[in-house]
Amino acid sequence: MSDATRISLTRFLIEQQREHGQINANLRLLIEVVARACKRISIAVNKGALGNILGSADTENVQGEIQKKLDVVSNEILLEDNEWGGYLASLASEEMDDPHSIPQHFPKGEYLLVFDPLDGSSNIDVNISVGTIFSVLRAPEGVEDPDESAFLQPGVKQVAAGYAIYGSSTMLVLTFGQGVYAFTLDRVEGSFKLTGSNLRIPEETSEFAINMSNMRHWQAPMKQYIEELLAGKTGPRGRDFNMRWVASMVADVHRILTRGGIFIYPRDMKDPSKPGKLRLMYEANPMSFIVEQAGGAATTGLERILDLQPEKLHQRVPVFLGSKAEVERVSQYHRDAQA
Ligand code: P6P
Repeated sequence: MSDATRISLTRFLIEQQREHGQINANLRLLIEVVARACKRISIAVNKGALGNILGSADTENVQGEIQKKLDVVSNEILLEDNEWGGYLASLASEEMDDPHSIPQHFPKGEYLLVFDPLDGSSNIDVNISVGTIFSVLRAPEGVEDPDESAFLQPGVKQVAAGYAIYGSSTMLVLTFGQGVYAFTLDRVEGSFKLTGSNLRIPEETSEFAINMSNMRHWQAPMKQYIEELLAGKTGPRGRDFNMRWVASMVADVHRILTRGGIFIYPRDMKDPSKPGKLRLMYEANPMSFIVEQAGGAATTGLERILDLQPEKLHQRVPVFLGSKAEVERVSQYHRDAQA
């Protein structure tokens, strides 16, 4: 198919609205604006050292992490582009302690947007792919200025989720609950073009993604599962496995969406107070929605991520997601250890 005949994100969204009744005008506008913000972030990221925005911002976020300049810039782009549109009641971000209220002089709408503006930002200075992850929820009715509690909805309540990956090409991956769609940024036209429909994750895989340096801190079922993969043909799995770890969730998940695999960031005893590293509301939930819509699975090792009732906006959660057969196997090991 030639680039000229590929349909744009705008046409895709209009057809989803008109023909499938899947999304309304406000949700369509929300996604269009988020996509436009991701284009702006892509331009900033792709400038690299020429943009004079690499390196640390010398500030700390709510996670206690040193913010990169691009973390702050990306967050500001998403706030600035989304607060005027009249479709949001509030926004929340990994980079902000509390939700961002819509300024009084702008209309409010029916949705909540929660995002990680630049995931994997530790990779920026070494030119490895990073991304933006976002999740859309319905705002509670009759609440003038939603606070943190309005966001604390289980992942099954998401009306849309997506990510942008700023890699060798800039792509936008979306779901509204009826399959997963991928768009590639046409930099000449400046528009996202549909390049993947109904993406599917193979049920079986021989590729796993985990940060092996944490192995000594893992719980027993985690160690058992990985040791079996490392044993390869000579072990109980009877075949060799390959490993990848980009340390950028968006890049690892995108690879899994493209060719299968299992992504794991388990609970570890390095910091027993933390149930994992990744955040539920703006990393695990949106990625789990996408992965399940592509035929994969996503658990905490014990339960389905999308069923979790959030207690805090920035809470962390163990994450096992990707090819269903592997997620189910490693989750069974964890459930057996609990029995
Ligand atoms: P580690 C990036 O900081 C991130 O939140 C995810 O994108 C990534 O999967 C993970 O942390 C990497 O963590 O401990 O391997 O650096």
